[in-house]
Parts: sequence; structure tokens; C-alpha cells
Amino acid sequence: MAFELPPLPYAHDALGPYMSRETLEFHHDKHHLAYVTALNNLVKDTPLAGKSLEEVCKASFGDASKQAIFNNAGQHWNHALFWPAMKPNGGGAIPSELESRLKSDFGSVDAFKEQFVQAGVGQFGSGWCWLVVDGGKLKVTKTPNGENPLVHGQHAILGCDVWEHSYYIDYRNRRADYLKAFVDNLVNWEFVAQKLAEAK
Ligand code: MN3
Repeated sequence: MAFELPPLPYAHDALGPYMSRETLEFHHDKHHLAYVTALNNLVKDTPLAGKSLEEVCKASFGDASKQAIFNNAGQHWNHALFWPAMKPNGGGAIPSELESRLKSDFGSVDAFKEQFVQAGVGQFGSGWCWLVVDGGKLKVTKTPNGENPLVHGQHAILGCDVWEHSYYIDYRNRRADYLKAFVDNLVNWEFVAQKLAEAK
């Protein structure tokens, strides 16, 4: 069974003005699709064909002969988490259990948001910033390129794409403004809370 591009869980123009229709048309319909297409071509007729996306990520990470497979598998996994973690009119009230976990592990919701934005700003070049469950605690991390928390044994519950293709149409070089809009106006906190529940 080949990997497939998951449909966006909202209309392309639903995230404006924080993420435009044009960005989603390029980012989801072209960039994400290209990772899926490349991944299917790369694993075809190899022992990795038919494996789950998680298995392909773990089996290819850190293996120089499988770098291209990992790049595309990692990016497919990362984007599949990214799209449902946003919603129209997002970034509002945080479900109470998640909110109390953010407060206990970061001091406050604002302190979490600041760490998350700083992780994204501080990722030199392309990559991702994450909210993960690691050893029972919530932590903020960042990874380069297509790398993800999955291959480090962490459970990602939120990730933000800081590749330029994710923000350059709408924010040009203002990565920090994009990250602030993400945490304040785009995040689907109900989805993040659901991912936290699954991490237990
Ligand atoms: Mn991307």
C-alpha cells in the first residue's frame, strides 16, 4: 500500500490571514505531495515497501545509504502531524489538562510559547520546532531538515515547520512573526490535547 497525501482538514483559505491560500496550495499540494511521491518511488521494490511510515522513519534514520528515504519519510510524517495541529480561529483556549501540564512543566503558558518560538527562531536553516512528551515531561525541542522526535524516542504532540516554504509567501524573512502567529492564532489545542492523551 503506497503512502498517500492526507487531505487538509480545512479549506485552503480557512487559515487566513495567518497562513494564506497560496501558502497552503504550495506547501500542502506541492511540497508535501512531492515528499510522498519521492518516498513511494524510493521504497518501491525494497524491503521497506509495505512497512508503516513510523517503521520506515526509524529504519532509515542515521543510515547514510538510506538518507534520501529518511528525508522524505521524515517530512511526510512531520507534515502529517502539522496540518491537523492547526485550525481556523485556532490558538484560543487550551483544554484544562493540557494547560495545567504546560504550566507545571514550563511555569506558564506564555513561558511555553516563548520557548517554542525561540526554538523555531534558533533552528539554523530548515527544520522544525516541537512540543514533545519525553520521560513523562513536556519539553520543547528543535530538529534540522526532516528529522523528528520520533527517531529520538520522544512523542511529538505539536510541531511547527520552519522551512522557508512554510512562511516566506506570507511573512517573508520574519520567521518569529510566523511562529508567534502559529502559537497564538493557528494551533488546534484540542488536537494537541488528544495527542497528549495518546502519549500516555
Ligand atoms: Mn514543509
